[in-house]
Amino acid sequence: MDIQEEILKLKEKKDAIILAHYYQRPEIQEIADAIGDSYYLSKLAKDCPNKVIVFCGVRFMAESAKILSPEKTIILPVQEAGCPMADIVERQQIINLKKEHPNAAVVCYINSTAQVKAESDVTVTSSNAFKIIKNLEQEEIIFLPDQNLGSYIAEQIPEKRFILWKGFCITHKRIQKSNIIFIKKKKPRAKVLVHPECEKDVRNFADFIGSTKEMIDYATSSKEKDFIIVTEQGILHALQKKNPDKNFYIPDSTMICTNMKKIRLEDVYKGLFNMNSIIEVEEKIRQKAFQSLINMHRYAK
Ligand code: CIZ
Ligand code: SF4
Repeated sequence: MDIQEEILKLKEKKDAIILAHYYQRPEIQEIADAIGDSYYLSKLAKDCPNKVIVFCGVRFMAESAKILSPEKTIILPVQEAGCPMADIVERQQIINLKKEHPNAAVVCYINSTAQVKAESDVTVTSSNAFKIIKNLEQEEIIFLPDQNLGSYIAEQIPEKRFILWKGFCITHKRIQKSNIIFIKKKKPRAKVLVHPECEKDVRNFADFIGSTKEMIDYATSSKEKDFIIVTEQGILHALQKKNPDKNFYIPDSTMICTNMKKIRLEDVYKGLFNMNSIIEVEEKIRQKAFQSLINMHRYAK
């Protein structure tokens, strides 16, 4: 039996579901029951009936699943798969900011730790941040940790005042305006699809800005044939599978998140076989973070 079959057998036996983010290795996406952006995966993690979730992504995603479904066993097959942007904010720093801006709503991007979610009023992802923040009653918004997503949303909601944390994604920051100009010269008719974690001078080239899932939906429903894809390369697997007759170009070969590539099939197998590499969240923190995440699911509807 090959490793894929072994995993499928174990999955049945343990009543597990495998969820994978679009940035995961192709072989992981192939074995997954569902692939998605962080909002979609978080919804599935909350609603699925399975006892066990194997989360192939990074820690904040698996942690969010645990926060929403404490009764489920959540396996993150490689414990070191983290998100440097999520780890940048410390709880005490938010407490200080809240003191400085007592009337502000604290909005955190889902790419954040459980402790940060616990100090936030609502969590958002790139696919629902605009809708949720637009409808908040507070005029002042503390947004963290991603200043690029924050400034992108702030541009669209000029009536609110944003206090932006200065975090960023190291993978999306690598992409420069010059890379886009270069590839645009080679493919002048291609549509440019950009993730909002990119910097403003890169976003300025976009025909469409959205989360990984939104980019895939856009390309799939478009009549165009050529697309420049400005996000982590792992997304190409799903894009090409869904659109075998279309062409996708990544502007720079360094658009790889090393953390998203840490999980391999062997790790999924070992995690399920040994039922280890389990994610736990301290109950006091979990309850507070739950409110922030459940608010996202409520407000995003
Ligand atoms: O970690 C990222 O960069 C995420 C969550 C991307 C996405 O759009 O799902
Ligand atoms: Fe974090 Fe960026 Fe990797 Fe997403 S792509 S997990 S934001 S480092």
